[in-house]
Amino acid sequence: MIIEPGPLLAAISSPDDLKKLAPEQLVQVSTELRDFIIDTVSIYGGHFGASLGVVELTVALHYVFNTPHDQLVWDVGHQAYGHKILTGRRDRFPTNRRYGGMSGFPKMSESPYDAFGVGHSSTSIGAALGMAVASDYKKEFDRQHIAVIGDGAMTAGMSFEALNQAGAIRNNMIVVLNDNCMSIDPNVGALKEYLTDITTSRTYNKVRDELWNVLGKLSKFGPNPQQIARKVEAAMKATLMKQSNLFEALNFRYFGPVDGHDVQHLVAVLNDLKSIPGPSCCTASR
Ligand SMILES: Cc1ncc(C[n+]2csc(CCOP(=O)(O)OP(=O)(O)O)c2C)c(N)n1
Repeated sequence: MIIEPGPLLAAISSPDDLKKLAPEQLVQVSTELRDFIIDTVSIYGGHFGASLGVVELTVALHYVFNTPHDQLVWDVGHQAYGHKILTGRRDRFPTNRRYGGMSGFPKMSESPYDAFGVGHSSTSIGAALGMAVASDYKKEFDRQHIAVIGDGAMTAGMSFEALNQAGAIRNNMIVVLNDNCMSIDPNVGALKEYLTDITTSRTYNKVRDELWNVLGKLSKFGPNPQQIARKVEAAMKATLMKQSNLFEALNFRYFGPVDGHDVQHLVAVLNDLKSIPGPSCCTASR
């Protein structure tokens, strides 16, 4: 049975085609991508929820970043169906997880867009960090390295080892924490409680986003606005934030939480993150 994609999705054979769309069209293309996944997986089988949860994030990532030059690493990889469909594998999607067909997980031999082969959880930050170090050696300073990791996978020791190293050597990388409060089952533990706390500290996050927004506009006048903004931000943090931020404590610039289903806001935040040197982190919440 042939599943027909919507009109915008039908014209996308690579992220370059996606980039031709106007920002206002991203909502529609996200809807078409979600429908296409639902229609296909309903018939041919496969993982469902994880990919549906990151449809807007997937569209925003490929809209903003220059993949595959910018390296996008999906943790576990069961949420990468949208990524596969947007990167030239739409026609093969009905063969997903079948003998001789498309792999259900990112696979480096399958596509240059699959920067890392996955299946096991909690490897993405370390992998993206390794890629960032390699780019540095090769003096490829225009390259970004993005790890997309779920709140479940974030709880593993490997993730913390990688954060620990990334914050020390400060290479150019971005961690997108896909905080949908769901692992195989609802998440548990102290990290989950902490993430709920920072998600609810909306006042701090909103004021801070606005501050950096203004900074972006002023930066063309020289480095001073950055220094002023950092001072204002530090003062604001001390008064507004009840607890210190885990990611900031590890030397990551932290943004968010961002509504993980607001594709246009995601595009704006990812565009900001793209130009920040060193490690940064953003939470996309459900
Ligand atoms: C080392 C390891 N342990 C267990 C699993 C099984 N597993 C697959 S998906 C998943 C949950 C991932 O949850 P989360 O990181 O929150 O991502 P989401 O599904 O929400 O995108 C687990 C535990 C695995 N892939 N690797």
